[in-house]
Amino acid sequence: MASWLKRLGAGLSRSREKLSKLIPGNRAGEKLTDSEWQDIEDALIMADCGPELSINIVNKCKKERQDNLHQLKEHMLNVFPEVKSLNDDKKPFVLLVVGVNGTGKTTTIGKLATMYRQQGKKVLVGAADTFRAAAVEQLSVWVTRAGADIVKQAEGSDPAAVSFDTIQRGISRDYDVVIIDTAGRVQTDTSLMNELAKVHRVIQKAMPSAPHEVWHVVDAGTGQNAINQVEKFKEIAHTTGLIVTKLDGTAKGGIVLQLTHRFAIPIRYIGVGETLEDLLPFDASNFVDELLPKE
Ligand SMILES: Nc1nc2c(ncn2[C@@H]2O[C@H](COP(=O)(O)OP(=O)(O)O)[C@@H](O)[C@H]2O)c(=O)[nH]1
Ligand SMILES: [Mg+2]
Repeated sequence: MASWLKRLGAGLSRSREKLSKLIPGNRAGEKLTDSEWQDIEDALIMADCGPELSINIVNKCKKERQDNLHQLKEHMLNVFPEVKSLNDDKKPFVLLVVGVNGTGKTTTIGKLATMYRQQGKKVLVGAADTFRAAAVEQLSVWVTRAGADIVKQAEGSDPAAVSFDTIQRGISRDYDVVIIDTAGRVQTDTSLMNELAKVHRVIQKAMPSAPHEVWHVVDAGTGQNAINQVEKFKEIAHTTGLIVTKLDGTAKGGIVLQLTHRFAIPIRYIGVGETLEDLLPFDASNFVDELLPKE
């Protein structure tokens, strides 16, 4: 088995174990009873697929002539739309990373920088979370480890100015990828939202086609609040992709389906641990396979 698939399987083990308790095992091809379907619906809701989507999926399965577990996988997969390829052929490719504090933005940027470096790309990271000196330090460590470069200014300096400098340097020094890390206290903080809007505007000023992607990092264990966060950031930061982190630490892996169902925003990567290798490109089929109990 490929090592990334093993990581995915291990990362989703908590969610899968929880679902295994309610989804009948070894009966994949058999017709299920109403009470078994009720248990499956409950299991999906508990895994954070959301009541509406869970009921929807189970109802679709029950309508089929052979209402068995194979249908479940199929209808779960149907939640995921065909994903457009990435808008990453610009030079530099400018990626803005947003999200609430503690969701894993800085860690994910470290993982992404490492991945792009391994592809032989020249990577520059902008430390636009200037709110705490420790945040810049933490980012520096990741970026250095990745073999990428960083643009930073003093604590408390203007995040938009840091972003502008980073893009300018990215252009003048011929970087392939520019990633901007941002601060993320609670989303109800109006000043944070104004700050993000300004960062977005200034990035566009520095390079009119940028940012080419805006990835919102969501902690899988956040529960329903994740929905509010995505809604809010979408308006201000014009989110183009989601990264769902900490899937290894929760039994609520169904949030990935719920987010996809609610928003027309593709999931680009998922985080399944704290090491550099624990960022995986999102693949719906593998995800659903690893989420559901093994036949
Ligand atoms: N278990 C696990 N922990 C993660 C993952 N991604 C990030 N973390 C941890 O989450 C915490 C907050 O991460 P950080 O990158 O500082 O979040 P930020 O505030 O959004 O920049 C750190 O302790 C990370 O090690 C993940 O996929 N799995
Ligand atoms: Mg951070």
